[in-house]
Amino acid sequence: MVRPNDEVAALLQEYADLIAITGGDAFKARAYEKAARAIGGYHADVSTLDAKGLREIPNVGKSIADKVVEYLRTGHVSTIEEVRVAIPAGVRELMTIPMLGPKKAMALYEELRISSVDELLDALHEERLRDVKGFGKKTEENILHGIALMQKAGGRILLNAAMDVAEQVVSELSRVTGCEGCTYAGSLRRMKETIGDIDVLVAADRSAAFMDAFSGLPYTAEVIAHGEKKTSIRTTKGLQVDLRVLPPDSWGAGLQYFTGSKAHNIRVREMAVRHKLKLSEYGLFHAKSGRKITSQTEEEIYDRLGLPWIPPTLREDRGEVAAGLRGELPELVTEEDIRGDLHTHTDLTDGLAPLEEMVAAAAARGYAYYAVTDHAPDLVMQRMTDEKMLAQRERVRELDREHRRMRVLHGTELNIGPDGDVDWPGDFLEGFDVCVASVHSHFSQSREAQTRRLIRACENPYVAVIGHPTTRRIGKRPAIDADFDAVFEACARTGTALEVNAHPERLDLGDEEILRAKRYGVKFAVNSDAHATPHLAYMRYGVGTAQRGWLTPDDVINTWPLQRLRRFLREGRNRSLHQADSTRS
Ligand code: DGT
Ligand code: CA
Ligand code: CA
Ligand code: ZN
Repeated sequence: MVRPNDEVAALLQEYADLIAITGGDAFKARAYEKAARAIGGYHADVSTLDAKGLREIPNVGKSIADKVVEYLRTGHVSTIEEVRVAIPAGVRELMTIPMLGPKKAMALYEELRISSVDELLDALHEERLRDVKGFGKKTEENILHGIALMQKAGGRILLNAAMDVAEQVVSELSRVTGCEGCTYAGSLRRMKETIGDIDVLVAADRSAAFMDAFSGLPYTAEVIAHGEKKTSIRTTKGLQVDLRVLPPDSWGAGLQYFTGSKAHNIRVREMAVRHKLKLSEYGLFHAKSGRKITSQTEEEIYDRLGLPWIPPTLREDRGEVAAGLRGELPELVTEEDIRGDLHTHTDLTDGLAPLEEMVAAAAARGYAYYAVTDHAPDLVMQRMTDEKMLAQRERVRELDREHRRMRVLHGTELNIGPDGDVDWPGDFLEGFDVCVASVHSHFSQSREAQTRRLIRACENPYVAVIGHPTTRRIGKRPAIDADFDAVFEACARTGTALEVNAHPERLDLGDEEILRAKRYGVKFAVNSDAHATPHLAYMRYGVGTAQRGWLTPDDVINTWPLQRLRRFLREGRNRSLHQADSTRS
């Protein structure tokens, strides 16, 4: 299920938005926003805390703690309900359009009585928005783009939200008597970046008890279809979950079929036809006699078709069947291969947890090394200074001595400016163990300018990793427009790694770009970009995405032993310094 912390955080954020759009106290709105972030990133489950425990969370005072208690006890907060009803549901939908936001949504309602996305589209086409103060041609373009993004997401949800629900369902159904197997399949098992619906499979002789337990789950809001083989529900969050109960004997065939993708299945069925066989969700059969050959495990099915077992993250019809036939499937990177995280934050900038807590949480994950990479001074709102950075370095060195099994590295996340410059000159950057550099602004520069900017960052000798390279936010902000092939080429030439940012809203680079970049011989770093201790666990989504990009441990620098990683960082520096010299002479 969705973590109670995330649920409470979303509620408080909504309240902050509601205060803002109804012209309430800006200070109060900000207080709720801060509390929302603090609760979202808090290590302990808020539903286990009382008012006193809640007030120990940073930025949570009495009145916020009381509201959280009320919510956890009753499922709603009366003050928030009151504000909610004052705003039409359609306007709240408008608020969620990326690049429109609460204030502008409210202005549209007050000035033009627009209270739905359709009405907004009409008004845009009739150019009526231009008469409203604060709306120009550029705003119109942004809004159109925002609506397109929202519609493209088409009700699909982020990987982590789907995973939380699926794991909860699987654990509940596994406890039902007669359960011989239970797992999730579909796009979630393939770790696709967004999920349309969740597909859960159970192996059991009788299905009724599972269908009943499923329909009766506390977060089931609606039973869409209740049958003997399949039941579909909608959760309180509007997410559809399909449950299928399979006879234990056909578990492997069912799992293979419902894992998909459809395109992969078509490819595999072609293989079956070539062997004069027929493959269905019930098993692999002789085409002529209809006699069953095998159905119990995926391995047996693939094997009988002359294929090795194909990892679900590869099942997208991107050449995996042909590679399997040639015996050339990649040995994919796994979460166990990850030895460290090279992009993380603390409360020195916009993180939520102090350095000590982040480092302790990293050590608890069994990492061999861990880099702290707080934001640098060019992101002005983070108020970083040289002094603060150097003081943090002292503390990092101390922690490094205290942690026997884990090396603590001092890094930074630099800001790639509009021209590709970064925050500090070389002599200051030299003092860091590792520098990540990322784009955080100027998203709409021309393609040429974006490309030049990223390449310049790669050419900086001290930049070891380009963070979240496309800067997309899934369902919210598109990728910047750049010639990424040229950027990948520059990364390979300068020994700069590309990040696979594991935050479920980013997953950046995504699978397709990873596949493209890999052809240039680029190395990758799979990083959590954690801003709080629970975010360290996002690593699994980064690894899933890396697998979808066919990456092996050799491709991923943070699976390497520290010595090899250090050599990579050193060589990257020397190579860029050398290339800079040769272009100058
Ligand atoms: P989603 O839910 O849009 O994120 O994507 P999937 O891949 O989970 O798709 P879904 O839920 O419609 O179906 C789950 C799997 O079941 C799908 O990946 C492959 C299999 N499947 C469903 N319908 C068909 C079909 O008509 N033909 C074939 N070959 N496979 C199907
Ligand atoms: Ca699905
Ligand atoms: Ca489905
Ligand atoms: Zn970051």
